[in-house]
Amino acid sequence: MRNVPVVWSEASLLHDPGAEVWVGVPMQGTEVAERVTVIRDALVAAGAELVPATGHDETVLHAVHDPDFVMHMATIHDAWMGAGFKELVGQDRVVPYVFPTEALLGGLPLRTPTAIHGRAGRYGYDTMTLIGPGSWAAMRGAVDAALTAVDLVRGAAAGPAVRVAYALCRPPGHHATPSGYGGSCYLNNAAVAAEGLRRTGAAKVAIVDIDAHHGNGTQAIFYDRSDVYYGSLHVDPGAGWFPHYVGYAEERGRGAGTGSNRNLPLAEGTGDDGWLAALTEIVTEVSEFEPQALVVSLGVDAALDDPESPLRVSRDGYHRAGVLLGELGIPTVAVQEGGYHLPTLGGLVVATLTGLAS
Ligand code: SP5
Ligand code: ZN
Repeated sequence: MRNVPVVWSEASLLHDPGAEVWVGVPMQGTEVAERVTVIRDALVAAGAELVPATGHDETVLHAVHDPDFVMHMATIHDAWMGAGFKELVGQDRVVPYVFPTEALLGGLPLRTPTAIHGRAGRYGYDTMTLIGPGSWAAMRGAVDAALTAVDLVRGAAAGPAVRVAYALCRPPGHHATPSGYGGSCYLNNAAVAAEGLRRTGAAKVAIVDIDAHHGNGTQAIFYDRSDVYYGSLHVDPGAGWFPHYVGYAEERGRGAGTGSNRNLPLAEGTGDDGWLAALTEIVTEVSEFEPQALVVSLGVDAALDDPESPLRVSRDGYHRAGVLLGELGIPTVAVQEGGYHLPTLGGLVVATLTGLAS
């Protein structure tokens, strides 16, 4: 692990969604700050060097997200507090209740309501992804971590370029779309890394998403583009899993992007053999795409014990996934996505990164 720098943002600890509202019920969420402290501690114990995330401007962030959406994320919690919801209803987290879906608008223009409780749903697409006082600092720190990892593989940080760098991002990002947040994700760290790699010399970049869930946000950001490939293996959304509406095999990209998007939905209960066979298919397609750089959306929630998915991948399976991706032999930024089983989280990330950098 000595050869994989771990980019760390102290601000990642400031995000506390407080709860997830799931099917109408506020529940203790699983996307907690302890996730990143256990991963960090396991990596340090395995000999990894921690590199603090450095500040980066909005250029790349605004290339993957609508700047108005980014501004909303930066300001909506202050607006919520200013409107008095903490005192009025006892809720100091931003929780939308009306969503301007096509079913509501019916083709009418999307407006930005002045009432904060109306505006809260303008860019959100679920009720599970609450915004608290430290959320903006954490999400912006996660973007900085992803861009710092790009600097490390480019030799643009202190020291010589490394082949593999890892950004320990929290909150995760792959469900964040060009102008939408949900699924415990706010800003799309992996998409930022891919765009950062594009702008620093890679004509083509591949993103491989091994989180248990489909990265609908990353897919949406690059769906029309031929320069960024997105491949994902994930539990079949049609079998009842988030994000439900997106992540199907027939989604292959659009326009210039046709053919550079690949989804392999997997049956509930899929273990190492099926999961690694799917990954091998994606890695083969990545080789044919001939990218100059790779982003790995490293979710470890496909693991056997994880409470958020029914996939059954072992620690050895994650290690072998790392090896398969590492064999591509190109500059690689790994970005933390999901993974919620605190006792095994650290070992899973160590196993994957060890394989990736071997
Ligand atoms: C980044 C990532 O892994 N996002 C996962 C989003 C899916 N979360 C769905 C949670 C739905 C139900 N959670 C409550 C489980 C009650 N036992
Ligand atoms: Zn996930």
